[in-house]
Amino acid sequence: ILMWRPPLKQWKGEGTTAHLYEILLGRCYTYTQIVRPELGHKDCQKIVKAFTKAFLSKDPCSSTEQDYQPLMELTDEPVPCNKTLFWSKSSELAHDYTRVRQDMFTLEDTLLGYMADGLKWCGDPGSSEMNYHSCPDWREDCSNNSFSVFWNTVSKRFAEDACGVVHVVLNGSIRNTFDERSTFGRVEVFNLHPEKVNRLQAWVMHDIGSVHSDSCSSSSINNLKQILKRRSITFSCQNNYRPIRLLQCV
Ligand code: 2NF
Repeated sequence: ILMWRPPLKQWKGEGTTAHLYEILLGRCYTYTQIVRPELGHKDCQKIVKAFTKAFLSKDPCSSTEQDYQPLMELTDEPVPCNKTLFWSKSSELAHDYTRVRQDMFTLEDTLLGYMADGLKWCGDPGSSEMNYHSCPDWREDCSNNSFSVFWNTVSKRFAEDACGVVHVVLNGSIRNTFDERSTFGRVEVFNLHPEKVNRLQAWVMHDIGSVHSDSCSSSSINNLKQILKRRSITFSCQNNYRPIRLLQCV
């Protein structure tokens, strides 16, 4: 009897970044040896093995925080109080700012964020290889995919570790300046610890020449303010914070 076989699983998202393993390893050495040598020794071979072990040979749609726990334990790197910078829909500007303000840290200025930024990855339950052809798209295939779960997990820890005055760069040139479905709105805001976070300082930035769409007085920012109030965290907001504004001109 001829049996029908389902075709190989084809996801809607792009596949694993070519040479992922080597890129992760290279970035780990670059970060620990050149970017922040003061952190001391980190075993990059072990870190990258733990990274790939978290998702290889597994269903890329049933990834869990636990899968990434061994990796998290190898890469503990708390940021000093008052130096955490979150961002949402403002990746470039936030990173331009921490390039100038070397004492401030976005997630991508810490080891794991630095290693993974801009890359894609997933495995397959029937193989020990990475899937270079396609990976689940978080909107169209599944939200618990290995890639999204990684970012949720590291973003959660980044927020849990934050203390003092914490900062966020928000994009005032879009309608949902504060987006409750973003990682910042879903994960980071809810994992700040009120007993050690004194205040969240938001900087709402407008693209030069754009029609202002949202500012500190908009309803989406007010929503953020209310959420923080319920969590007993003080909120302050400033439109077009000057030091960041100047970076938009270069
Ligand atoms: O790629 C990163 N470096 C990254 C990804 C996700 C989250 C960084 N983060 C951390 C950073 F530390 C920021 O503080 O969360 C904050 C930014 O995330 P956001 O979701 O608030 O900001 P967006 O500009 O909306 O998204 C950033 C990138 O992540 C993707 C999105 O398409 C964009 O490329 N993204 C957002 N949510 C998901 C998700 N659930 C997602 N990709 C997959 N699954």
